[in-house]
Amino acid sequence: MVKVLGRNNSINVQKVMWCAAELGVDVDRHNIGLEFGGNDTPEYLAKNPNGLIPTLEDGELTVWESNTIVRYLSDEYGSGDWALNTAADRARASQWMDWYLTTMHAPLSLVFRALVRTPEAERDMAAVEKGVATTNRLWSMLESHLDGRNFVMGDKPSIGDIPVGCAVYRWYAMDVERPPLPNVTAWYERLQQRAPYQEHVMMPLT
Ligand SMILES: N[C@@H](CCC(=O)N[C@@H](CS)C(=O)NCC(=O)O)C(=O)O
Repeated sequence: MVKVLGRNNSINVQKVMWCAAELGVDVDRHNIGLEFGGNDTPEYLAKNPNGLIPTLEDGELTVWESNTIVRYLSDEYGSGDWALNTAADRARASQWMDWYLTTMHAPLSLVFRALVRTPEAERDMAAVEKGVATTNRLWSMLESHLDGRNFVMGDKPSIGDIPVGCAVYRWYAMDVERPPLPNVTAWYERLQQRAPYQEHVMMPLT
């Protein structure tokens, strides 16, 4: 059994939990971060010097950075539909994971933090509007990529779906204007049919 340190309403923890559940890996998760605290103790910082969540422990291995953890789980435990057998496939999946982290996460999180975690009177709505426009422009890139594909890698789900899959739940759960995105919407509906996605991603936004 692996150990995951991090509260379950964190998008980065959700990536890890969803992935582990798809791969059939048992997880012992501990609530760390925000209201639970525990991520600024010397003990935690020795494991993850960023003081952020998630952190994964698997035997002797301690590792942080959610995308890296997802890739580790896939390499170590991925089998069947979830195995990525070639360097090319791993790269194709990884590019969408890192695209989310480096490109979409900032504007989407700005909108999320404003609309979900900031009292209405204190929201910077000009910044929110800009964040919504940027995020929608980025979703249109995934919209084009999903043309003729059921999942990011084609017919089968993969780790390439995980960061953007966590993000699409948040995007559709928030009261934001969205252009028609038929391919993204159909892919999101496919994700919603998966029990691990329902359990680890589809929870009230807090
Ligand atoms: N790039 C890091 C970012 C980690 C991160 O920013 N985690 C947030 C939660 S999503 C965090 O630790 N926030 C502080 C807290 O929860 O106390 C990753 O992907 O793991």
